[in-house]
This record gives sequence, structure tokens and C-alpha cells, in this order.
Amino acid sequence: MHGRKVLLINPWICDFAAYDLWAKPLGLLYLGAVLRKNGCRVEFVDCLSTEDDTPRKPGGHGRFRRQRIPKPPQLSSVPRHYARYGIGLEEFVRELHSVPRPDAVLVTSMMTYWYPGVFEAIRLVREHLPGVPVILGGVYATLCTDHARSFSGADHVIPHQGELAILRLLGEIWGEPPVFVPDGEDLDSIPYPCFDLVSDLPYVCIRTSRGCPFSCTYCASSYLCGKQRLRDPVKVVDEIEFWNREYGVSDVAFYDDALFTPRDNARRLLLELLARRATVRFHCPNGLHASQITPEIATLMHQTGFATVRLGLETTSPLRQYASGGKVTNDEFVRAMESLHGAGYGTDDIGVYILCGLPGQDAAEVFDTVRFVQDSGGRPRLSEYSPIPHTRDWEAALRTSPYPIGEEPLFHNNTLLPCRSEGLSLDDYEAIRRSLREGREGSGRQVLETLDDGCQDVVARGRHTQFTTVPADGPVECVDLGEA
Ligand code: B12
Repeated sequence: MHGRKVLLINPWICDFAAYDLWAKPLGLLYLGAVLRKNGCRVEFVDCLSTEDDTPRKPGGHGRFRRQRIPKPPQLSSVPRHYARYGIGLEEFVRELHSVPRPDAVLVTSMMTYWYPGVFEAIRLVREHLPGVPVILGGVYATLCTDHARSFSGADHVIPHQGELAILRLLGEIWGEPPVFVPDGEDLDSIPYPCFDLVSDLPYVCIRTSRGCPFSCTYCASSYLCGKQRLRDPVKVVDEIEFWNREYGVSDVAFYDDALFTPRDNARRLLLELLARRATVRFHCPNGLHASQITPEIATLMHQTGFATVRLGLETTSPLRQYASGGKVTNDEFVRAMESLHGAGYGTDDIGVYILCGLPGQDAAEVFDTVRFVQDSGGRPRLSEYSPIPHTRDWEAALRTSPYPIGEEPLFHNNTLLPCRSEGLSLDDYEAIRRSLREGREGSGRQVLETLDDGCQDVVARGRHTQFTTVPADGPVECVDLGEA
């Protein structure tokens, strides 16, 4: 494999709205690192590159460039604009020609309903680099493998974790076995993801683990990643120090399915961060498990610079909590909130995810959960349910959805509220969103600017001064800037 040239491609997002909330193709960058270790020359074309005219927010996240495109016919009745987020098509083609002709192209994929951007990238690679094998993997390729094999145009579709599979496949295609193969059971044997290829690197994403010890009925983690495996916390902090020291990265987003689970590992991670006095801000866009947040953990989080704190409550219905996997109870949630407040976090610092539009869910359940979160001193954040193949809720989703979600992944788009039922109509949903907006306006925030994609830049004065970006049709995102 030595000297072989590999091109990594992070395709566009095609959706009604998209915002760079610490979104990087971590899995693809891991594959690049493994191939490099085998002597390959790795190049990267990032359709979601946000450099040049799109300013970054403090904390690192920002807006993607955006081109309005016609809606796919299946979505024609949705009264929203549809767009391709990321660089222009011409720029993409220029980049394809600016790298040495590769011996293989690796394309990643994320949300199932973003596949049109993946297909577009593969089509252009085929047109401009004829004869080069195109390999597709990632979340969409794993959850909708048959769809990807039938329609993507890729030569190979590789589901699930990719480090070992890509070495096996390229070894076969090139007739050259790899010299370095990571230990599939030891995450620390995988080299650091090649974030150095990302031209604009305001933040990095880190996984301290893969897989999840819970198996929530609405989530695909166990199908995607298997059983939970942990990295050594000391090695995680080594990696954070590396990005900070070598690349000046001062913001880190954790991508774990269950960060801080188990708690013992969390303690070791936080104590190590504290001991090394890492001057980095940490973000948990992916919801922490409330049951792990003790007063000690919360205090350590505050001391070590966890700026974006999110908890996954999802619902206050005890029945649904139990039936969906039992990851949290209302008592555990309240105790976690008390711990976070006790450690110094204010209401605006703690975002709490609430699932909305689950099969069979009614509006009253969502309203109750919103009120419960507000009463507990947190900021409710609606997480519109996306039905996901290979989850335990999939059968119920198929039965409930007014859309043919089993045939067409575009209908997994959470913007459609694709599994809404009679008890939770689009009008109910609007009423829930209105009540959240009113709650926000009542919190003394001042809108600075409404951006062309409907986001708002907002400043709130409280214990901290905060810069908050509020996607009009998404959750409230909020980054702590410290004192004004
Ligand atoms: C981190 C994460 C996020 C991040 C951002 C991720 C990003 N890059 O944009 C945040 C928190 C912002 C996020 C948000 C959301 N997310 Co999310 N997220 C994840 C999570 C936990 C991890 C994904 C990840 O990066 N993994 C890390 C790397 C190491 O793994 P990987 O990318 O999968 O790569 C490996 C393999 O896939 C493969 N591979 C990858 N590329 C390639 C390429 C080739 C060629 C090959 C061979 C292999 C290969 O090899 C890699 C290494 O082993 C997954 C769950 C999961 N466990 O995967 C959910 C997940 C993808 N999210 C999901 C959902 C529902 C959402 C939201 C809609 C939630 C909501 N309701 O608001 C939002 C929507 C975001 C948006 N509109 O922008 C769903 C998917 C839904 C769908 N229909 O596709 C998932 C599966 C969780 C679930 N509920 O089951 N998410």
C-alpha cells in the first residue's frame, strides 16, 4: 500500500436547514489516519469546508455556505426551501483535479436523509476520475445499505466501523496487504484522526468511547458501533493536548454516544484534564446521561471548562422512559440538575434534549416535559424524532408514519416530524415551538441579528454573557463566552 494515493470526500448536506454545530467527518478522518500509517498519501476534499466568507462563532461552530436547489420530488409538498450546504459544485470539481489522481476514493455519509449530497459527490467523482474505485461507508451506508448499494453509484458499500474493513478491501483491490492493522478491540491502537487535513480547524471532535451500554429503542448506536469500548482517559487527554499544542485548537466537541459512562472513567478523564490544566473549552452537543452527573462530576466539569452542557432527558413519561431503555428517571434528572447548578452552571448553560414526534407520542407528553425541564432550571431543546432503520422503534415508526419511510430515506428527515400521530399534529408542534420561543424571549435575551438562513444571534445577560445562535427551525445552541 506504500505510496498509494487515497482521496477522502466529505460530501454536501442536502436539507431544509443545516448549521455547523461541531460537525466534522470524524470516522472518515480515522480511516485516513489508518491508511497513512500504511504509507498511503491521503488527500481530503471537504464539501462542508466553511473557510473564507463564513465567519466562525466563538467556540468554533459556524454557518455553511448554501446554494438553494430544487427539492427532491418526494419532498415537493414541504413548504420550505431546500439547499445544498457546502462548497459550490465547480469548486468541488476544481479540487478533484487539483489532487494527484487517486488509487481509491473514500466517501463518507452521515444522516440517512442527506444521501442526495453523497450521490452528487459520487456522480462527479465518476465523471471526473473515471476508473478510480469509489468506496462508500458511514452512517447512511450502514443504516440503509441496500438503498446505498442500489442507488449510490459507488463500487463498494461498506457498512459499520471502517478501519479494518477498508484495509481488507483496499488490500484486495490493490493486491497489497496492509503492514499496519489496528487492534479492533483497542481503540487506542487507532492513530489520531487526520484533522491536519482540515483546512480550517477551529475545533476537533473526539470520541472517548465507541458504542453505548444503553440500548434505547429510538437510537441506532448499538447497530452502528456494537458494544461499548472505552479509550484510556490518559490517552484521550494526550490527544487533546496534542491538538492544542500542535494546531492551536482550543475547542473540543465530544462525539460519544455515552460520554461519562461509566462514571469511573469520567472521573479519571476529568481529573486528568484538571491535573494538566488544559486551557480548552469542551462541548457536549450529543447529550450527556443525567444518571452519571454527580456533584463531584459536575464540579469537575465546571473546573475543567465544559462550556456546552447538554443532557438527554427525552421525556418525563415514566412508562416511555422504562419502555425505551431506562437510561434516565425523573429523579436522576433532577439530581443531575441540582449537581450542575451546585457546581456553578446557570439555567442558560444547561440544554436539555426533549424528543418530539416519537411514534405514539402526544403533545401533552412533550408539553409536560418542557415544563419539567423549565421547573428544574434547564433550557428545553426540542429534538425532532428521526425514524432510524435497525432500531427497536423502527417497526412502530413504519406503522405510524404517514410517509413511506421504509422505501425512501428522505422521509427520515426530522424536519418533517415523520412519525407524528393524531395526538401530536403539526399545529401542536408549532404551539410547542412557540411556547419555547416565548420562554426564551422572557429570559431577557436580546436578538442582535437575524441571519439569512433564519438563525438569530442573541446575547443574554445573566450570570455569564453568552453568545447564542438560534436556528429558526432547530434547537437553541448556546456558547459561553465568559464575562462581557
Ligand atoms: C456525533 C453525532 C452527532 C453530532 C454531529 C455529527 C456530524 N458529523 O454532523 C451532533 C450532536 C451535532 C448530531 C446531531 C444530530 N444527530 Co447525530 N449522531 C452523532 C453520533 C453519536 C456519532 C457519529 C460520529 O461521528 N461517529 C464517530 C465516527 C468515528 O464514526 P462514523 O462517522 O460512523 O465512522 C465510522 C463508520 O461509519 C465508518 N465510516 C465512516 N465513513 C466511512 C467511509 C468509508 C469509505 C468507509 C469504508 C467507512 C466509513 O468507519 C468509521 C470509523 O469506524 C451518531 C450515532 C453513532 N453512534 O454513530 C448520531 C446519529 C448519526 N445522529 C442522529 C440524529 C437523529 C441526529 C439529529 C437529527 C438529532 C436531532 N433530532 O436533533 C441531529 C441532526 C444534526 C443536523 N441536522 O446537523 C442519528 C441518525 C439519524 C439518521 N436518520 O440518519 C444517529 C445515528 C443517532 C441515533 N439516534 O441513532 N449528531
